[in-house]
Amino acid sequence: MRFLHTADWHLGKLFGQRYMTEDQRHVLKELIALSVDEGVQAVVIAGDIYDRAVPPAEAVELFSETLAKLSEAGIAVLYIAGNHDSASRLDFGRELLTASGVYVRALTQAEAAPVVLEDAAGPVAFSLLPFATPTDVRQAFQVPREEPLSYDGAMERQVRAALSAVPRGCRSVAVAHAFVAGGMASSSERPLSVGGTDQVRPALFRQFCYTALGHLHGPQRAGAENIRYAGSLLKYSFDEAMQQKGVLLVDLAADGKAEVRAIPLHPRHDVRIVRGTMEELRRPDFDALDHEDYVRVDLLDADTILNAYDKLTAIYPNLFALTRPNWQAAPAEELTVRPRGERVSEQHLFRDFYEEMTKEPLTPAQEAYLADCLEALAREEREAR
Ligand SMILES: [Mn+2]
Repeated sequence: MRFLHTADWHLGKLFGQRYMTEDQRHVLKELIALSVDEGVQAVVIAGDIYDRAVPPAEAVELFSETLAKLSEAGIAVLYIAGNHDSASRLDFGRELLTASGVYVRALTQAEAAPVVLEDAAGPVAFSLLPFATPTDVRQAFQVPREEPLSYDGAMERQVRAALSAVPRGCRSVAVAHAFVAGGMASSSERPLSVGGTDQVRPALFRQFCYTALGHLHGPQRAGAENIRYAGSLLKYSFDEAMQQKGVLLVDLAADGKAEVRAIPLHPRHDVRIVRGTMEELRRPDFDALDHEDYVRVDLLDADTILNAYDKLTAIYPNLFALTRPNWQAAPAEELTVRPRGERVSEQHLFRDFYEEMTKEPLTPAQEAYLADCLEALAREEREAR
């Protein structure tokens, strides 16, 4: 059986103050075409369909459209809730969708039968394990309150229940949203738990022919060749700039052996980091790549550059972030141009500071306003004593 493993779409994501919906639509179009061309039987989405519990309307519309297109092409879609999704909202239409070959599991249940798809070699059971906190699992599995339950212990219970529902000798695939120990995190993932460990052992998934994971945004193996993170649909932070995003094409042989091929997706705009001084960056031949990309500029100049952001936006219209790794505010003594011991009024100091920053002197009206402010402050200070 051939199926596509993808995860962490984060539809409706805001990145660099921008909604990524159009960028997501662009790669989803490619994902749909790829699924059709490669003749996949199913598309498996391992959680974080949306970026937040209440996604923007455009994001819901995009997901709805995507499901419809895959379903029209005769491709089954299987998805679970991730930690960013609202489980009860994602569960909407579950029974109705099943009739169209769309299978959703968002809420954790102690008894959840796998979704069984057939190919020429027989059935394949897909165990859908939506993201669940230990509290969710305690409730669903009625674990006594005095019994401690970690993320690992919670996952172990879900996996055990899932395996017991897989018919003997049937090929099996797990779909889960979790932090498998040993994985590499990125900064666009929201931690699953605050303090305490949220990690689970990769060995929990050993008995499945393949495990389709979501949560970590970098595509990676999780302790074994057949336990994988597909990674996010797009780069959602600058520490992901060097990652290759895409989907995994999985071929499950008759004996249950999984062969996995990573296929890149081609985003509308790349996310990348550009490093240079202002002088270098302004040279027309400095950066041959697309200037419309979503960039972070690491501006290497050591001295103050006025309006750096505006100057850089003229070069990179989609400037999402700016860092100044070599810049330090001038040490105090360099700013002290007056001989020691001379007492300078606050008004005088502020006037100099203003001129230094803006290259403009204060207007008489500003001078008067400043004097009023300083007088008011001085009065407050006197009265506080
Ligand atoms: Mn995610």
